[in-house]
Amino acid sequence: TISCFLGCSAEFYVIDDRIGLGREFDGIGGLSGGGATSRLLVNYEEPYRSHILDFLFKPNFGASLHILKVEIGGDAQTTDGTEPSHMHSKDEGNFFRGYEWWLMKEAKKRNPNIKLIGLPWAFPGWVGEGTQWPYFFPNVTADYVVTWIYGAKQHHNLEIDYIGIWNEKKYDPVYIKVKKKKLDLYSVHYPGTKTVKEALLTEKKLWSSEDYSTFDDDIGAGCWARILNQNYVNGRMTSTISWNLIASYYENLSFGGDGLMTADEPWSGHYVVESPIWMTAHTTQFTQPGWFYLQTVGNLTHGGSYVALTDRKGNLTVVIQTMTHNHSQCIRPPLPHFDVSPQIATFQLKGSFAHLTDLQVWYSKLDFETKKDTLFQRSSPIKVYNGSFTLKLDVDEVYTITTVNTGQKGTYPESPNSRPFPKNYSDDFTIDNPPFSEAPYFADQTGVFEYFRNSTDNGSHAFTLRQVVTERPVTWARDADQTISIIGDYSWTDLNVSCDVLIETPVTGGVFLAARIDQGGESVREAKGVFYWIYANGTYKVTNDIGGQRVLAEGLSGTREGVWYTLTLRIKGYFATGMLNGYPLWKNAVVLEPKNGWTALGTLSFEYAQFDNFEVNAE
Ligand code: 147
Repeated sequence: TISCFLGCSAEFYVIDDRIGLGREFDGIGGLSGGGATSRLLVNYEEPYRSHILDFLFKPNFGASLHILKVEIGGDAQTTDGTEPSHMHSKDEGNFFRGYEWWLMKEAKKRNPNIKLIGLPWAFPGWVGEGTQWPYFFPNVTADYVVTWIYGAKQHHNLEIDYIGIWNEKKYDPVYIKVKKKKLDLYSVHYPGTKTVKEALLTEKKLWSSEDYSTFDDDIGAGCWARILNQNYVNGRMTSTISWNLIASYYENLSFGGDGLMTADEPWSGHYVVESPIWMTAHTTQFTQPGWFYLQTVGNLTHGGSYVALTDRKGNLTVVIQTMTHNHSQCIRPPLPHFDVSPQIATFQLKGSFAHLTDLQVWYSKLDFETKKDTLFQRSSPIKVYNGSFTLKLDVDEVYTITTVNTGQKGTYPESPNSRPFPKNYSDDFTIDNPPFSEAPYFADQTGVFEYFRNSTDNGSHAFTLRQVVTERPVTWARDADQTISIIGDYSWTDLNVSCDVLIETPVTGGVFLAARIDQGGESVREAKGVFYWIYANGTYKVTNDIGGQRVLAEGLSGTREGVWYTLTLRIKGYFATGMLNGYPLWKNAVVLEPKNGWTALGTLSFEYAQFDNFEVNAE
């Protein structure tokens, strides 16, 4: 209902193509990576995994995205984990690591026209030739990226449409010239819907190639609906890409839940199609890359904005949003104050659109009072009288008014109920031809852990999990000096965890098994927990931190490289106990904090090491 009586008159807005068109629309996208944001998605069982992919990519179904941008894995931490590189070292290449290839193929399967973008955040150490800089050897870096592009084509038949330079870091003009003759477009991150005058004057395409990064509740939806519209109205940006595509990483990692929807429980199959998906649909289902914005776009008198697009064959799509300030704040940049109030808006259709008689209507309202949202609902078509139609606009609404007759609010039966990570879980990593290089639910936070066929062992350790990054990468975040992969439930306190471990490096090598890990992601260096280490030099340690500064216990273990050992860590209340091959090695180390966290395994440095028969039993 609209409280709009005396003094409330209709404002007029013209939709007209006679004065020429605006810029070409390039599409709305989602970003997988930067980093490891789709990590848990791959471990969903069917049919749930396909359902989720349909909500993201299937045309006329859900978010129906036009663009998928992925990270070119660099073996390093890039926000919520590491993504593996296609070249761990100079002399090798493997185009079947990680999940981005798979994701791109799943997206293409559903929408053959989807545009693909690759962007590196980090690089394997060899690309920097031992430096932390990828531009000292621009040829090496360019070859490395080009190899990824060719690999996409050769092994997956994927054509990459766009390649970025280096996420959020400096660019180097020499590198750009080596890689390419010229820059086609300028893209910015988190522009706050604004563009500088100089950028507009270049007349190059302008994109918001990373934006949003807001928790996917209704405020996230408000943020997303507003910027999708205003990035063009205010900034003339013709593409907006959401960081991230889908929140499929442990929620307690950095920026938990900042996707278009959340799917972080592969063990239960539970997922939620959040409201940002439907805000996306308002634009994506009714316009495509290659359409043009009209010049007649703008702000509404009483707050909100509208855009209009055409395919230049007579189709028209108008998207109107009236998000209020407090219900549409993104995490960055700060949003200057503005007012939005109910209003009556009359749109007058001119030029090619003057003759239109009926228009389809899709409607959403984010209702922050009743919490009963209307999301992407098809309403009765509008009759156009004398070339105009009138809408009563309330606050926090989105309307799509369009000649396009397709459009669908896709549904599937509800996903299974949410369940915590299983308290009893084990993995012996025995799998021939694994579909993915990572073992289920292990989320690498520094280093890369891959399934490994141990050809020197045809006994019980023929199949293992191996840490394979042997040199510090050209990092994007502050990776630890140790490697670590986490797994389990962040709320776990008391538990038993055990794992067979193999140190591969003589003298200096070392591995750990850990529990109550309190942080990963960008703060992985500060990870605390209970770390049980054994070293190739015949000693062990128990430390409270990944850096090994706070020692809780230490002594002799007789351990060395090349021999398998079983480590067992038991924690109850304030006390931790460790066993080696089933015999107590240390007892009752006092653990005051952290109180809870994930379990983990890892290595002392960037070194090869193997793991087998992981088992956890939590209370
Ligand atoms: C972005 C990253 O590119 C993403 O991988 C992810 O970490 C995202 C989380 O919000 O942040 O990096 C940014 C770095 C700096 C700013 C914005 C995004 N900034 O200063 O506004």
